[in-house]
Amino acid sequence: MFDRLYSNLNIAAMTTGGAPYGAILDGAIGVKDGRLAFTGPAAELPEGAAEVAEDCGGQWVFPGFIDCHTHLVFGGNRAREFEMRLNGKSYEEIARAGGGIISTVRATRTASLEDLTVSATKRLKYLAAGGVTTVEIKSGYGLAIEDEIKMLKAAAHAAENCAISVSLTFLGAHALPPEFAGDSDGYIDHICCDMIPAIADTGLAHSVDAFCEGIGFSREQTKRVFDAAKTHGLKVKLHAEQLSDLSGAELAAEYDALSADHLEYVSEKSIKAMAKAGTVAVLLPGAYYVLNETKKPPVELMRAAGVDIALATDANPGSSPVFSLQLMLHMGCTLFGLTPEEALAGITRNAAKALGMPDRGTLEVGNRADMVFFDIDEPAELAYWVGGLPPSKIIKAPL
Ligand code: DI6
Ligand code: FE
Repeated sequence: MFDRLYSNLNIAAMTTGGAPYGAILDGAIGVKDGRLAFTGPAAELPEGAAEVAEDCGGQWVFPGFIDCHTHLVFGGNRAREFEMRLNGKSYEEIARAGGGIISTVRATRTASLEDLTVSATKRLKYLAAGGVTTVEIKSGYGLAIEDEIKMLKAAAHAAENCAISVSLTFLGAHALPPEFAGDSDGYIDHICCDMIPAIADTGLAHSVDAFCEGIGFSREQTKRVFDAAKTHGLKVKLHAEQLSDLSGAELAAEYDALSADHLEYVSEKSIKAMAKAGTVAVLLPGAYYVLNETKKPPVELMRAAGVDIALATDANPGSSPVFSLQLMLHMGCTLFGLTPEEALAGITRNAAKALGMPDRGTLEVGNRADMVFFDIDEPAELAYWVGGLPPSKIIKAPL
């Protein structure tokens, strides 16, 4: 009847409407063909099933964690800029002086597909060890067609190496490449007319993202990128309101974006537009923390508007050198004021929504059997222990 059956489990199903965390105490989970075929109280198992179940000793099980915003593929690292910031330079000053994202672009262009695959695989293993079973990975350090495709291929290979599900995002509009210095509109033309069609042809990317910011691209330019993405059948999402308010999140909502991410400076008007469109707010406490930001995303307003909130690592060599999604649970709570339950929904149910992947993120019958087990007494412990805990078991349904 089941391929695998687990009992003596406490299930944090992360469904809504029932107990906190969608909790089912003394539960059982049955798996058939990589999908959940039973989740509920062990007492409701079909006759005779319980005898063959694997006894999990009262552990807690969660949906496999989903990191819905990363830049895991890159060449080099930026430890030196970390030192510069500690010596008083700001992230924006470093970026304007040719460091920042552009320095990673240089290192990424020099790296081979093989180099990028090896280093991304290593980073992905760190994330996976913490219970991540699905990850989003962006391009955006190539900024030329071949280099962007090289990044997306490296991401796909790394995910395959780690048996992790991946959602790939084209982030050509991340920074202005040196060849287009002084001509950001020209680069946007190139993105819309050449890069997006070429990327769409590869079938690698699911979505298109942009960095809508003073040191990135304007609202108008973002709009053009979104139009081109839509024309090619790609979903959109946006880095919005990280360092200032350009109403990027409102624009994202107008385009039915899956998510708007960062949002420290987002306005109430944009939040309302996001709620209406069902655009997920992806909060990135790693970048806030590393850049020593003081302006917090307005979580109260998001709650009041009913916007779904997700949490992600933003793993990247500049603003968020972070490979622990569980650490983001803790930071989401201590820095942004989320409850542990909201934080956990942010790396499960709401992260799945932010990626447009309705077959995961909750432990419900029919969903993928991606699960992570912990030897803990209560779910809030995952946000409470700083830096997270090692899972006792991770189950990943076949890709
Ligand atoms: N915002 C971020 O936090 C990352 N990209 C972006 O648009 C930073 C990327 C980097 O500094 O390399
Ligand atoms: Fe980012």
